[in-house]
Amino acid sequence: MTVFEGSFDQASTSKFAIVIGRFNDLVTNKLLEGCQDCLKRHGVNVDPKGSQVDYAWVPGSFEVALVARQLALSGQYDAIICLGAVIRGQTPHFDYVAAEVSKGIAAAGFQTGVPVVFGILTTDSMQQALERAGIKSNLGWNYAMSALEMASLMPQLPKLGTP
Ligand code: INI
Repeated sequence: MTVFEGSFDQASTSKFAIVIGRFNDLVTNKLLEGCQDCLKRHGVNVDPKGSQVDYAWVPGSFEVALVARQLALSGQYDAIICLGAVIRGQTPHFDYVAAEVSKGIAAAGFQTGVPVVFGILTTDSMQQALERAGIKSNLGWNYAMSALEMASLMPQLPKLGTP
């Protein structure tokens, strides 16, 4: 029997990309801070010199998946983290944006075989979003943990088509 399980001790050899929506950047910048803090504390170089992390800013959550998919297809990254904040109170478009970004991020992972982490907050209010981006806890940290775990897990799995 084989048990496949990711660990958090190979972080210093992995490469990550973070895609961040500018829309509601009061929230997304805080998620990014939480994310970077977690990666750094697990041994990932986040300093501009020799950084193991690249960044792509996009207008809003709707654009996140397209960019995540292209970065994943480049073959340069062990995991991609998508950060965004879709807030219901601000627009009737909430349902469209939230639905498309979740489907798009899932598709980016399925199509490329690269883990693409869903770090998009979907909340009813700015208050709720801020609570999840640092006032109570910072989910950016959790999203980075998911990326670390998946970046470690994927190379352990049997190669596609292996009998
Ligand atoms: N983008 C978000 O990331 N969050 C939102 O809450 C949001 N709202 O409310 O509209 C939002 N809209 C912009 C959208 O993601 C695209 O950038 C835009 O429609 C251009 O394609």
